[in-house]
Amino acid sequence: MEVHPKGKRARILLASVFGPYAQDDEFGSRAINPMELYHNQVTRAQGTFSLRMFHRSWGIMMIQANISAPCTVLDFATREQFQRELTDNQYDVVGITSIIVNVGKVREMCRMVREFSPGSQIVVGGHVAAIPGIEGMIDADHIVKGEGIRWMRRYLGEDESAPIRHPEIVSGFRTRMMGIRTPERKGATAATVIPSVGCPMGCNFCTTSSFFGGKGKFYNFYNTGDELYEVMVGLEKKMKVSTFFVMDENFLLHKKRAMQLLKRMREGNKSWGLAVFSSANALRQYTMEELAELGISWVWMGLESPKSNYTKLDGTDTHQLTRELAQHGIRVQGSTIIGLEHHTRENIIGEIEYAVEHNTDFHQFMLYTPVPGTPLYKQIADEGRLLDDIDFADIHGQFKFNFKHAALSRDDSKRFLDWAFWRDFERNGPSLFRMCRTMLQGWKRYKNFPDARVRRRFADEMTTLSLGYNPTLWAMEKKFRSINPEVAKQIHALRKEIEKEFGLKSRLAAAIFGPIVLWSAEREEARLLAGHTYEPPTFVERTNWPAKPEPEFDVEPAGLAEPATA
Ligand code: B12
Ligand code: SF4
Repeated sequence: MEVHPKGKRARILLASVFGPYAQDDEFGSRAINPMELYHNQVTRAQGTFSLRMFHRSWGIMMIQANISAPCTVLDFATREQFQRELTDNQYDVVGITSIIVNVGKVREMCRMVREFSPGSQIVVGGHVAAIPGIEGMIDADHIVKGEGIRWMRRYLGEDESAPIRHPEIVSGFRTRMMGIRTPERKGATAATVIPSVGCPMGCNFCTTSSFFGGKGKFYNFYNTGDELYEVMVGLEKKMKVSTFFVMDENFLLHKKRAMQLLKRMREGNKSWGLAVFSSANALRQYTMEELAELGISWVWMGLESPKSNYTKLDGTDTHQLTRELAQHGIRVQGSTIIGLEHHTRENIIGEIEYAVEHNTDFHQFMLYTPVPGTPLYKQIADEGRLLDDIDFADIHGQFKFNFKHAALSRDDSKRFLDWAFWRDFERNGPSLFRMCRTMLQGWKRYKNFPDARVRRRFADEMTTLSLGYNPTLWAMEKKFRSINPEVAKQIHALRKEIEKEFGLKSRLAAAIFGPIVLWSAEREEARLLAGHTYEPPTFVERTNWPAKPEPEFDVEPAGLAEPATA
């Protein structure tokens, strides 16, 4: 591969695709596809109780932290801000990160670079690179498939095998629920840590697995538990955190690394909490106590139908497993696919009910979707079942099928998907309530556990539960009395249990702050009904930047101003 003539002196811009996102537009933004994890695909039917939160573009943050060239990360800009950044600076290289749905924005951004910064080389990376024939759709000089840090280091003539430096990443920001913004003081939100990319399980529909090599392949940034421990200690110190969002598609699968991390956590007396992604078969390699000692507090797990035959489930009774995890205080975010090949109009309601019965804390539903680059895409294309008139902007699993299903129509797919979200909410209530229930179960089981590290973690969670969440439970209960008395009864019972366990303080917190939360929830409800949406703020971050000092944030620091709305 050619090295850029300026090598590590080249000035680099790394940008995510432009916003606004939560509205329909000609470049591929869709109201149904906001830049929010939970509200996009998990709690979207939960109205004012939906968890609202944004996440930065971690791929380009990782690249920036690992090159020594002067570099700007421009995250969540508008088109105008992107244009201004191009004209105000002379960039030698403009890197654009994107996923497939946003290919229309990448096309426009490449066009803009040619117009406003004609001397720049354009490098496009991220999942968008998996589209077959992408070279003909956008005007870029390099299209990078797979891991990007090594690629960028090589391109700039840097040492590509140098150790990976981990940037400080606050996992989420502008968190909001029932109309209340959570405070954003240092250390209050988990740090994201990224040990690997890819997953060796190679499920046929999985884009992250196929993008980094597919079955049997993955790419480790940190091979050992020791390395990972050192990274986490560094983040703990700099960011004042004790909780981590571990961004690794199947963290627990790498047992040797996880157990080595546990050993170091014990030696270092660390009471860390870890939110992880894991397949059911990977989870089953550990005892529940090992998971608790490792600080696993939240697991994102696939709960595909038992008839789907995915190896990752491997005969696991997922109902039993999720119940057991809850008893150990581990919140589960289930993920279920709607529209699998065996689904029909006759059996799909039963399959959704089966998923909903897991009563997980959070539940994502996603359409079975052949995404370019995956084995499933190739198979469906070979069978002539791909619908070729679907805009890439609509292939995100939250709208309608992009292929011909044997038994379900495109409209069916949307109807059943929407019903699944609705049914989960109707039957199990707001996710925040379910999460509180699991936290309390964990506390009850572990409050007298021999390992003080583990006790400490649960005790910390209880401060949030008894003083922070109890008022929200009070407000929820009031709201649900008229909407769904059965769920209101369950919330009431949980609140009484919390108040029995934590006494006067938690009762007072509910009595004083509950009515304020209720008022806020109702105000938020009215806002949402009026069509209010949320957008992330813009970030501009410069490293190795020679010239005058620049402000960290171009628009406004996260947490200081009211959210931008559309
Ligand atoms: C965080 C996240 C988000 C955040 C967005 C963050 C953001 N600022 O864009 C939120 C929660 C908002 C989100 C939303 C959505 N997401 Co999302 N998301 C993720 C997640 C969980 C982590 C991404 C990440 O940081 N990974 C770790 C980093 C290190 O890896 P990376 O981003 O791939 O970057 C590496 C390489 O790709 C490459 N690279 C990346 N960019 C660049 C740029 C250059 C110049 C170069 C050289 C290289 C390069 O180098 C990096 C280091 O190796 C991934 C799953 C995953 N495990 O990756 C899904 C994922 C990216 N999301 C996906 C999807 C589909 C969506 C949604 C459509 C929701 C949905 N229905 O599923 C929406 C779209 C919202 C929108 N309007 O754009 C898919 C993408 C599929 C595809 N093939 O395009 C993924 C892969 C999940 C999945 N398995 O389906 N998402
Ligand atoms: S186990 Fe999960 S992350 Fe791994 S390939 Fe299957 S779906 Fe993807």
